[in-house]
Amino acid sequence: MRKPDGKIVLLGDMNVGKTSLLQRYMERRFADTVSTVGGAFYLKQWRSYHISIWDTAGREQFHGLGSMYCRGAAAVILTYDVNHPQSLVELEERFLGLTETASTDCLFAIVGNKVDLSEEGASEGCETEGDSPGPAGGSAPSKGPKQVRLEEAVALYKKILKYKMLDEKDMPAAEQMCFETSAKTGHNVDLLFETLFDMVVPVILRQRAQGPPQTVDISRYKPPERTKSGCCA
Ligand SMILES: Nc1nc2c(ncn2[C@@H]2O[C@H](COP(=O)(O)OP(=O)(O)O)[C@@H](O)[C@H]2O)c(=O)[nH]1
Ligand SMILES: [Mg+2]
Repeated sequence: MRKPDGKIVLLGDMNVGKTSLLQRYMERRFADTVSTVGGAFYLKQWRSYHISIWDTAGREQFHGLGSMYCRGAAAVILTYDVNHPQSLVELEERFLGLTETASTDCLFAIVGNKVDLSEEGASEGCETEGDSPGPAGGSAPSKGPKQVRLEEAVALYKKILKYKMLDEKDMPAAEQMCFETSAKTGHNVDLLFETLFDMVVPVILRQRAQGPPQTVDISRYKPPERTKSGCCA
């Protein structure tokens, strides 16, 4: 087998839908019960490049492997569940540290999955959610207001750039790298992966050439049409 040209790694808490997102994209299907085998990877040909996409298990016992999976990664997809705020917190507290072994110009995407389970679902205007009197005690897990706003993911993205000492103007904009998806309906799933593939190609080329610049050339990159209104500054 030819050695992959670049590597993308999915990280995030257990059950946020990492495996499901990959399955949706690669196999065009969704299953309500997903086998919990960790560490599987897919190989995707994108243009003339072969990109490996690694699914990691979020369980504690596999946790230490995360940094191994991330070694040399050209992009990391940090995944949370929009209905579970703690899963976003975990990204910062438990998973970001695992990305130390990634490529120095590694790209970060932050993905809020399972939007189909919240009221706004796929059709949202993200300025509409004020202080709606949600179920304070946490009652029905059925459709309720989204628990994590896109702005919170955007804030985390900006924090990551600071933490990694990356200049915001050298990196793709937060709005371009924060996605809300549903592996179940397929909402934004192709957009997520294909945006990343396009962005990862320059990283791959630079990794190959061992070129000096640490910046990402996104000047020639045109994002595919978003299926949602890309608001939120
Ligand atoms: N409703 C809904 N369920 C999802 C979605 N993505 C994953 N799931 C379900 O959430 C559970 C955990 O998904 P899985 O992909 O195994 O999560 P992982 O542990 O992050 O790999 C499974 O029962 C999936 O069917 C989604 O977008 N919407
Ligand atoms: Mg999984």
